[in-house]
Amino acid sequence: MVVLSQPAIEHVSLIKNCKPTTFSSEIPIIDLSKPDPKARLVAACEEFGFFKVINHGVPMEFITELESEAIKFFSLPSFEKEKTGPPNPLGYGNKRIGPNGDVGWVEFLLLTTNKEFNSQRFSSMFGKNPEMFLCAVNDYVSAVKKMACEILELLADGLKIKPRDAFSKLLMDKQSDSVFRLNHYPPCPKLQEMNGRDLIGFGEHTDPQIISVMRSNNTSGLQISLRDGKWISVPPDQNSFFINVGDSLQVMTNGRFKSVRHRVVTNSMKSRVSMIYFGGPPLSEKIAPLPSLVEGEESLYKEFTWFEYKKSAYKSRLADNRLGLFEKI
Ligand code: GA4
Repeated sequence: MVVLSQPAIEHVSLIKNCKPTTFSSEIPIIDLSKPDPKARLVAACEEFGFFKVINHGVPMEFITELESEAIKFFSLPSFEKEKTGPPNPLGYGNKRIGPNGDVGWVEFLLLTTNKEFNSQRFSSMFGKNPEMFLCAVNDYVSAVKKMACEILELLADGLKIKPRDAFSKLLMDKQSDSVFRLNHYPPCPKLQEMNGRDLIGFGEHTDPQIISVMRSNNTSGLQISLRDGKWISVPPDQNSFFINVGDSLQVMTNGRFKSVRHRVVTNSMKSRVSMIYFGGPPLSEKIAPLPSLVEGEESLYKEFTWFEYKKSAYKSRLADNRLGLFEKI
C-alpha cells in the first residue's frame, strides 16, 4: 500500500470544534435495483438534499482503477503535482480552495468531464504517460454520469415533470459544464492530542451545480447539515455513492429540493481519498423554476444563466449562501 505523506500544521485557522456529531442512521438509502424508488428519492431530496445509493450499477473495476490512479497521483513529489497547478479553476491545488482565501487540510485535482480538453490540458501529468490516468477518469465519469441521469429521470417522474429528461438532458448535453474532483485529505495524528478539536479538511458549503455524486475510500470525515442546522457524520461506505442536491436543482424545483450544506473534517489516523462528479448545465443554459412546479405558487428565484451563477460563485467565499442574490424578495 502506498503511504501518502503528511504535511505539517500551518493553518491554525482550520482548527475548529465540529462537535456534536453522531454517526447517523437517518440518512436515506436508495436501492436502485428495487422497483420504483421514485417516491423515496423525492422524499430524500426534500428532507435532506442528500442520500446514499446502493446497487448502483457502476462497475467495481472502474472504481478501484481510478482510486489506485488517484493514490499514485497524490503520492508523487509536490513539484510533479504542481506541474498541473495552480487551479485556475482547473488543475492541482493544495490547501487553497477557490480564489477568495478559503483554505482546507486537503490537496486536490480539478478536471472537466471533457476527455479531449483534459488530454490537452493535462498531457504533462505522469511525465509522458497520462493515458492510464485519463482513461480511468473517463471510464469512471461516463458510468457515474449515466447513474446520475437515471436518478434525475426518476426524480422528474416522481415530481410528474414532463419530459422526464428535463434535468438529465443538461448533463447529457455535449456543452455540459460538469466538473470532476479528486480530493486527498492527509491524516493528522496530532489531532488526538488536541482535546477532541477538529481540523477542517473542506469547509462547509453547498454545491452550485445540479447534482453531485461522491464516493470515498473507507475513511470518515464527511458531515452534512440537517434542516434544523444540526450536523451529522456520514458513515463511510466505499461501495456506495452519496448524492448531493446542488443549488441549481434547488432553483429548478422552486425550493422543493434543498441543496445540502456539507463539510469534511480531517481524520486523525487515515488518509481520505474522495472522487466527486459535479453534474452541471451548459454555460448558456437558463436556470429557473420549472413552470409545472410553480403552478399555483410564486416563483422564488429570478432566472439566471449558469454562466452568471458560476461567475458570482467564484466571487464568493465557500460558506456563503450563493443563492441569496438570486432570490425574489
Ligand atoms: C464547491 C463545489 C465544487 O468542489 C467546486 C468548488 C469551487 C472550487 O473549489 O474551485 C468553489 C466552490 C465549489 C464554490 C464557491 C467557489 C467555487 C470554490 C469557491 C470558493 C469545484 C465548485 O464548482 O464550486
